[in-house]
Amino acid sequence: MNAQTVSAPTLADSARFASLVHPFTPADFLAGKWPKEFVHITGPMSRFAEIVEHPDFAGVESLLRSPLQGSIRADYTREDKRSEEDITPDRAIELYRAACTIYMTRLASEPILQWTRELDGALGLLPGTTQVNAFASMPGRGLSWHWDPQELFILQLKGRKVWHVAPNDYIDWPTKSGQAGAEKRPDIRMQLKDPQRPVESPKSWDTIEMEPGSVMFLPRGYWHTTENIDESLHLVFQVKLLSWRDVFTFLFESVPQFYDVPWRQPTLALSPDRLFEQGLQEFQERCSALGSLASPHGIQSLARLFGNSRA
Ligand SMILES: O=C(O)CCC(=O)C(=O)O
Ligand SMILES: [Fe+2]
Repeated sequence: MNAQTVSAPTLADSARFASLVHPFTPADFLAGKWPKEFVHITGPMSRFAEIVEHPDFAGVESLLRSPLQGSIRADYTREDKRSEEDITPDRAIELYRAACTIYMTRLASEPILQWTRELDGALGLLPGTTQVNAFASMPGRGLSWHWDPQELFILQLKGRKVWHVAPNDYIDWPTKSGQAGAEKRPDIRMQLKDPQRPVESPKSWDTIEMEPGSVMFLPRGYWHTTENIDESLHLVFQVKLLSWRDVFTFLFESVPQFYDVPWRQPTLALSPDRLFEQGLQEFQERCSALGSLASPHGIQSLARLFGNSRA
């Protein structure tokens, strides 16, 4: 395996990405906006003909029955009820008609697979990084104010939808979604610029009307809430730029060697009287096992494992 295997395609390969960010050129978008600046773009739906003309995208029902690598969730937006996770297409259709917002993750229709491959290439990401999700809802309220922990390109496919958006001055690069009151969650509190300051929904915002063909780039952490003017369907090209925290989480969760016996077996060295001798020595051994991955071969095999885990 040589270090060239995971190289990114060049911008010349990225006609789809170019249509997503048009009238910016990919180079201008990447240099001037990505990944921190909010962007709203309008343009003809014909840029996305290969998606909209595909039978899977004829309507919510066909999309719910199309190939999906992720799952389906329904969020109640009219009543204070818990979301229903991992539901079947039939249940989703029923809840859609009852005005729930339906969220589908990791669409796997043929044109979508092309798009994810191309976005990974155009953005210089490891293959498998981009995933495409969809939100469908009846006219009326959408999800309330929240932020998401990924970079999101939103493409409106059907109907008109109003978004209120605002930058987030509570947190930079959140690892979790959040909303008002998020300071109560320990995993978010550790990330807040001021952990003493209660998180409240924005008091001022920009309002964007999306219509079929409109695109919006929502940077990670950007606040948003929506109102569906018509029956609405939008796609989310979700990019999660990797942080070192993600890499180490991936290592411990998904890399087989971290399930070897030396990592799994209980240690008797973590007792007060052994801590500074046997404890420290074992800890140093584990740290050097980790350090041995920091080589061209190690990082290459990690990248490959990451790609396979997302295939
Ligand atoms: O459709 C909605 O109401 C919310 C959509 C959303 O939060 C998103 O696309 O990230
Ligand atoms: Fe969101």
